[in-house]
Amino acid sequence: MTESKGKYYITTPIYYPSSNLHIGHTYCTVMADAMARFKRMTGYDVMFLTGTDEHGQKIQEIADKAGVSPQEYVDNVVAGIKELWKTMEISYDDFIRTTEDRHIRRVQNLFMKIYENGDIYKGEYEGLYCTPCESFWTESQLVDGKCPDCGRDVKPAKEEAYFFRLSKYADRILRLYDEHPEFLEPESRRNEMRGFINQGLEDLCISRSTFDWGIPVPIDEKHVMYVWLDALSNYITALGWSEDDEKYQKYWPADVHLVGKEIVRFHSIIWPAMLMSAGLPLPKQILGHGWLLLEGGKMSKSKGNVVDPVKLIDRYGIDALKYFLLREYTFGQDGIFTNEVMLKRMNYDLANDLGNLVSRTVSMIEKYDGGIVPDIDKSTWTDVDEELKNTAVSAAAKVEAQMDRFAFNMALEEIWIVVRRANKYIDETAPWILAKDEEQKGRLDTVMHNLAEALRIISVLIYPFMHTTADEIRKQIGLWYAEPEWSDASEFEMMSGEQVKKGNPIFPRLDIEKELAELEAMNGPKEENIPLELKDEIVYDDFDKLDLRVGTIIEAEKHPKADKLLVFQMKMGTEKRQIISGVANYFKPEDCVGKKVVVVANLAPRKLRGLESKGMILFAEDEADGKETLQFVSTDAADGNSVN
Ligand code: ME8
Repeated sequence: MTESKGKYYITTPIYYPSSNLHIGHTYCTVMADAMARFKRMTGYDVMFLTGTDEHGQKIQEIADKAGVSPQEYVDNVVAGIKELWKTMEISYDDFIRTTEDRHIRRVQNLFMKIYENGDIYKGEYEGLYCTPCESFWTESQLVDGKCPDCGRDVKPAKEEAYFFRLSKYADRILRLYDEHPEFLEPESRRNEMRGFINQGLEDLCISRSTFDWGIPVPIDEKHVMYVWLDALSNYITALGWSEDDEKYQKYWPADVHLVGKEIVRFHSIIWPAMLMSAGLPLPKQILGHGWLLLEGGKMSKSKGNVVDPVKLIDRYGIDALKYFLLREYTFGQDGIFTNEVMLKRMNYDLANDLGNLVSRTVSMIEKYDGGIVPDIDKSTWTDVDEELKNTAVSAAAKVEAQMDRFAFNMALEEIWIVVRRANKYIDETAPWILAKDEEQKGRLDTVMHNLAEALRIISVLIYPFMHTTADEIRKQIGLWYAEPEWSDASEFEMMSGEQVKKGNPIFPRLDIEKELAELEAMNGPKEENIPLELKDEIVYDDFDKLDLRVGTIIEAEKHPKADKLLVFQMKMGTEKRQIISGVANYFKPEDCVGKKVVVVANLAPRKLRGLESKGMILFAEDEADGKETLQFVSTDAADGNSVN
């Protein structure tokens, strides 16, 4: 039996149920699930929490557009999310929805606690607001004038709001990073956060009065809570904090909050500050993982370029997908998702390495030993046996060491060292030759026994990562009756007398070319019709105010006083004029001359670093080699003509 090692509390972010989840979200949950399963197997009392973050302006807007109430909207999406986790056999212990009464009451208690400690006050918020991210930004935080998180436009906004005295906690949080560097990993994220705090922490706006899809502020019915206070507190409200706190007492503080890199800031600055204010213990660790990117950039529902985990699971099964996600990517770094890399992993590691080992071993034991695993004949023991045994029994400790670092890919690599060693052992011992010689029966028995042992150990080691495959292997090697125990992975010689039985191949070989073509066809744009996320609708009169004209760029040069600007001399029919655009990072002046473009011709003139610009040239955003670029919106029509 594995000894009890105490409690382990792990969380995923609570996902926005704005639409179905994609493979990026799945990645985070698969990691948390593997860790939870691993910790359970190695003797911890695990609490694994996930859930959904259901309030906020964005959800309200999406529901409005869909013509349903926000509650109806989220109920529907959350049902799909739960279905996905069920299909993937995600072993969460609780699923918290921020619209549940238990959450609402407890968040209000947290608000009151912070308020009573003097850390909440009423003020007026003025800033630059990004609607999709529901974040206010200061001018200095913007990147190229756009939201630093999502790159979209921001607009000035002002409202009466409640504030949390975040600024008061800057020093304590910096000290926390110094005294407990393990609080926030990887180190690069810690340095990023230090830099962020050193720029000066502003108090945090924690309420809104411009929409009502949120938890009411207990002291002011005109306000609802701003999402981050609502969202972050899920980690304690799910445990019953402030009401029925048996689980809270048992599991808090969390051992790890697993989060994507763009929400590390909320978890490692705002969340500890709120807990400090409320006098509650801090989570032990925030781990920031990287993003799965597509070759063209980040997956985004609004771009419509998401990879749907359901389609991949339908085709390849949950374990193949989980294995790929955990094996391919390095924790903390971004990784590129491609179908080809995924299919190769499935074929080489799963169908070839593991699948072949299982089918060859089971077939040989059936053929040479009537399906019963023979005893080892000690007199035939050699160095290769010793090496296989040592590789196999020492793997569990290595896997544990890698899992302590959240290095899922390396943990799996340690297991595959055993898989590959066992395959090589078959080639080295050549049982089909031993079987031809009666005198070698003892040696053949040893070889068969050792292979069965290797498979048994592998079935234990892979259990946290691919439990259905582990169960299938255990069925084939006759261990269907026994729960895998982690400590068994360090034992040898347990297989004598077990009855093996060949089953279906655990991972069929894939025809990569054919699969690629079919996946491509499945994701083809023809089949998809995902509405774009657009700005507020306008009426025809709004559009009619624009005077769009064709113009020819006749001269182009860099602005003498601003690196990012190009100064264009335009010919627009009878008129010549100067237009300045912020595109110097994208075009060389000489490449612009002669281009015919579309111009917003009646835009009020303005001065840019001393030079007048009259009108605006339209460009289309594009991407090349994963970088944002621009394209001319060109036309062959004669300059001066209207565009409408
Ligand atoms: O941020 N690759 O919710 P969310 C890897 N509700 N991870 C990705 C990803 C990708 N391509 N796309 C998204 C929220 N994620 C808040 C959290 S927690 C108190 C509140 C990850 O649904 C992302 O990094 O937008 C984040 O950690 C998680 O999915 C949830 O994103």
